[in-house]
Amino acid sequence: MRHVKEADPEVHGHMQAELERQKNVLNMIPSENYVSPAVLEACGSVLMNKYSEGYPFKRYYQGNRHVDEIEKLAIDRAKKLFGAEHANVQPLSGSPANAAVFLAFLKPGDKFLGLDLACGGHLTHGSSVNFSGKIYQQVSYGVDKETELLDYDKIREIALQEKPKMIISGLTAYPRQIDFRKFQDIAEEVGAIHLADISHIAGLVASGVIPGPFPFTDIVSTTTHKTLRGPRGGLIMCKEKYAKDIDKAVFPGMQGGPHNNNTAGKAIAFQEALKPEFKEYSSQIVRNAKALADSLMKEGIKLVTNGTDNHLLLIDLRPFGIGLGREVAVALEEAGICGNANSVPYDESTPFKPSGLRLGTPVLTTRGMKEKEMEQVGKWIADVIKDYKNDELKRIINLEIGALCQLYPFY
Ligand code: DSN
Repeated sequence: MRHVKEADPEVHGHMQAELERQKNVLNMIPSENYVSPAVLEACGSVLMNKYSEGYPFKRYYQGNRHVDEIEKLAIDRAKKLFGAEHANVQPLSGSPANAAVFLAFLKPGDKFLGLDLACGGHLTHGSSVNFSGKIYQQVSYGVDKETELLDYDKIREIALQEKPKMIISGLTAYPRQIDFRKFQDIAEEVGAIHLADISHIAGLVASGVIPGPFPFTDIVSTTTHKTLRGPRGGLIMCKEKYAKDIDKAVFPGMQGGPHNNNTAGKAIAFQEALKPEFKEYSSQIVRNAKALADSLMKEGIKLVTNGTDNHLLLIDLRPFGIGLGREVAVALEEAGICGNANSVPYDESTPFKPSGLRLGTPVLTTRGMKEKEMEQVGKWIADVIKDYKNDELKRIINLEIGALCQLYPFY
């Protein structure tokens, strides 16, 4: 960062401090990851200087012959990685990708079915404060109150009754596998489009570690920066018969020029994910999440659904008090662990003061940690939860975490 340092020491200082923070904390936010140096270089490259409205070899600007080749590579690799018929690599992130899907298939006021935010959905699945809930009419489905699992009979019942134009499957805080085939069947039965949002689990799906929505699902959206370990960005894949609708909705419907630097980052990340070692990495993410879940439950911590099948787990803090999520998240950060407060199903508190804590294992796995480390991390987390106001405890754990981070350097 030599040039940044010379040109703007103030920004450089903050960037340097952020690098140190990323190295010295146990980053357990399940939607984050640390990209490879190759992806990092591509995203900070001259490709960001170019405007490329349109699609490869059909642009509205001259000078795109190299960008065309890069976007073509990204498209071909995405299709190969997921076994998709069509891929659009231009969405700037996950929310714009979902917005483009709404634009392609729904008119303002149309009805759709989405997972309730507190039960593990996403803002763009119909939250009242998001475009999806403001412009369109959301009917929500949740998880079963007892098992905290998706109840497909109930979802089918709601779909038959409500006749939505679109059904969204997908998660941001649901720690179990999703039966995408069942969602597609329900959508076909009621004549709806099925959008599977695999933003969180894309890397696990690409490597076949958990079941995904291919090849049968109408539309699949994802971010590229979570378990997939690529740059910040979005991606939409679909059956060939929807390709034109999706492409038109992304550009000119939703966006202008794509961010070509990130497109190159996506192409590189997809290539990395096509390598055999990515499968082992993805398996380790899930093994680590299960080991962490076991360690926490051994310490008497309650997990939503009593475990996990994917990269994340959701701690239910209600046995310690309602609405404690944020306080515990802050205490954990003081101890050197970064997670995020999150609602739990049927939370008695508000999204601003939720009763849960969401944690994930992608970054720790990227750093090379395995089950043994997860057992220790689980103990630290449990100790902080049980005594979150104890500054001396947090100070000691912070020192121990600092030593662990030294053993797993990154960047
Ligand atoms: N912010 C992402 C997450 O943390 O799950 C979703 O947009």
